[in-house]
Amino acid sequence: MKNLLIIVFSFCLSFSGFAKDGYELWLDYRPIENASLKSEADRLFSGFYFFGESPTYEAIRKELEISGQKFLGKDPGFSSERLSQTQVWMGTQEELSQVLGLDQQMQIRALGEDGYWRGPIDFQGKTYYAIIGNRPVGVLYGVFDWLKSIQTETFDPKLEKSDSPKVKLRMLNHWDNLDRTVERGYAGFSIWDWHKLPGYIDPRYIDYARANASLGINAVSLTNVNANARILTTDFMKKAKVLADIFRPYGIRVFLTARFSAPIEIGKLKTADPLDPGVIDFWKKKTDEMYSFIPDFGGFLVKANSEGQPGPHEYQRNHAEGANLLADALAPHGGILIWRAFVYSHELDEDRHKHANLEFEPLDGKFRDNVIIQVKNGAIDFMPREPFHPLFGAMKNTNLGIEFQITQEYLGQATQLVFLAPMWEEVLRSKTYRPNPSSTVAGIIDGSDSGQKLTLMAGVSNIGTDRNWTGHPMAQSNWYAFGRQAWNPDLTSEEIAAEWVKMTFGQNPGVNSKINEMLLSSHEAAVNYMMPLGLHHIMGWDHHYGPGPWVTGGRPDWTALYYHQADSLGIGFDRTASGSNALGQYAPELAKEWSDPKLIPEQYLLWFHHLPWDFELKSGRTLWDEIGLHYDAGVKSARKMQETWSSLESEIDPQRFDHVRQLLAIQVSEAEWWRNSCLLYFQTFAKRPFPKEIEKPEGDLEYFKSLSFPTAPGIRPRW
Ligand code: BDP
Repeated sequence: MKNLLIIVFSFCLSFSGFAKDGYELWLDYRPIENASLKSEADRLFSGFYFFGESPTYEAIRKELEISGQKFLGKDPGFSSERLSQTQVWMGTQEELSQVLGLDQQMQIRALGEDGYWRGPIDFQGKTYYAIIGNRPVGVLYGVFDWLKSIQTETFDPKLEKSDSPKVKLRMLNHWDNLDRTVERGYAGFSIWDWHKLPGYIDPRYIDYARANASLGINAVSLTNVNANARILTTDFMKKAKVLADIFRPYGIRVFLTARFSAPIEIGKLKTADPLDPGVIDFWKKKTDEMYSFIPDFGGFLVKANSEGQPGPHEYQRNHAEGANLLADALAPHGGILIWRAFVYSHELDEDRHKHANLEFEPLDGKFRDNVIIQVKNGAIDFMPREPFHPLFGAMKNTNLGIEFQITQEYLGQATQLVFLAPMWEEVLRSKTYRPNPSSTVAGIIDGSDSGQKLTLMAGVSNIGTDRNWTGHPMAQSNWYAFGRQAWNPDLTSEEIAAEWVKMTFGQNPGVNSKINEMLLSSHEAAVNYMMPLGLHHIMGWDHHYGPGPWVTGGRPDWTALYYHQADSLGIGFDRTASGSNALGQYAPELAKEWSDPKLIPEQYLLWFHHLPWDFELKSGRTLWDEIGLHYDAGVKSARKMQETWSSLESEIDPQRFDHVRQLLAIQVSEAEWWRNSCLLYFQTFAKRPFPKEIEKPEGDLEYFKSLSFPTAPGIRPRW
């Protein structure tokens, strides 16, 4: 018995440094095992020195206390007097030059507001390690990067490193409602406890800020784009102020969503017409009041004239007139107005794909300088795979930001492991051919091709009250990947996966290569078993959970039939010149190539073409056979992920192992459900046998159609 207890105890201990429930995210700072790194860290952690004072330095101090305890089991040493006895110096370039006259040694001014330099500095015969920024927040980013290098065992005290973000606003968009429900949220409720604010500060707010700062995320919009005007009342401003105060030392600015009809709802006006003097005055006063509570308030994010949300069109005004109204109210305070391009109106009888370009292109150059148009990565709606949005490259005199969806509304929600970095990377690398022949989406949104100064990458948050923050433990990787890609859109998915896995699961290369492989194959797997070869929008009605290629009724562009257009002759949406000609909205080079079903990358084939079931693909097989093979390959990849994970049982802490194991079993059954129901459904049109190589889809189509999910999470509230 005694022996057994010892075994159990040492088993627990061996995992004790692991984040068993995932709360610590990638910041769990496991005890350092490598002996030489440990002694080096031990030395450095004994003497930290700040060259100045700032609330951000207090945040750094706190992070060093947390990490010191976890890495080394002891409190770090801080010195404020005897410089010669210190080891690690932290401060801004300016502070350092004031104290030491070290100006010429640092070349960091070029690194901008948020950049940092870290490395050894020789001073009066001794070598110190220094982490320096142009502002305290740069130091914070440098410290997080340094801690990461210790965590991933890549720290070399002799090496210099400098880095700075390529995108100015790296932003999370929460779709959180004031009653704490989260639209398209799959990780519990909203972490913003509006009811208890401003009195009660949930410690989570600080851990949330730490996690974001560790990635360089510097802006958050707290509320749903389907906005509630109440957030702009004085009571709620006081609540938002508390969050802004908590986030400020971590370099994070708060934004709020503004409901366009707020002048009517909370301002007692009869109109929200953007040219009405009373309305102009309302927004000016509201904005001034906001800045009286939050002096560094980021600005407003607006969804207008989209999916029933109010907007300027009610008053025969256009998006520029609407956006400029709020931009003018924000401008004196240095605020930014983010206006979404996700619009499709009831009145316009056009392919939904074309709406944003039709509405926004004519307004190019008409938006104020402090406006950013936030464009979803694709023209339909966060589908498992979308060609890039044709607005990128089409507006040369307007600031364009990109919006990705981190929450997995259309990618398996909370039950599926789908690592999204490869999908975002694919979009960012896409060639737009405009404004220059070599332009890419990344080059447009980071300003290198577009020349815009105000740059933005936004991600719809996947965070909620679940203990592990993101519902699926592996979905933390998507929060992480978003932050890293927003910092540097040129990073590869492989680099990001490798970092996250090391920080989350430790340093065992055998284990890590398997988890990396799971992550990196997961997006293609999901595309295959959900919507391969350019199929899109064939998920379940409203909750968007599971397959629904049969969904019909109501607004046509909310149905699946509108998008797949399957009939006895073939399948796919003709968006070439013979169809809706959405392709005409892309650069001519691209439109030409993609208009040819033999030249377009097959992953977008049915997005742009309606083709006969017997159309021959590059493999020499028919379209019908390839559809079947893709669905089947998706299921097989999901099973492979499950097997890979099972093989790691002895290597991963039991709690996380079991959590992921159970979810992978659900994922496999959901993949089979997608494949079986979609193939059985499409077969009713194709009337052809399934290819021999695939597992024959099982089940009863009528049964699949009858499934309903009244408690599916994340549905849009109906008040
Ligand atoms: C759709 C979501 C809906 C959002 C909308 C948006 O289903 O809940 O309100 O996007 O981005 O994909 O505004």
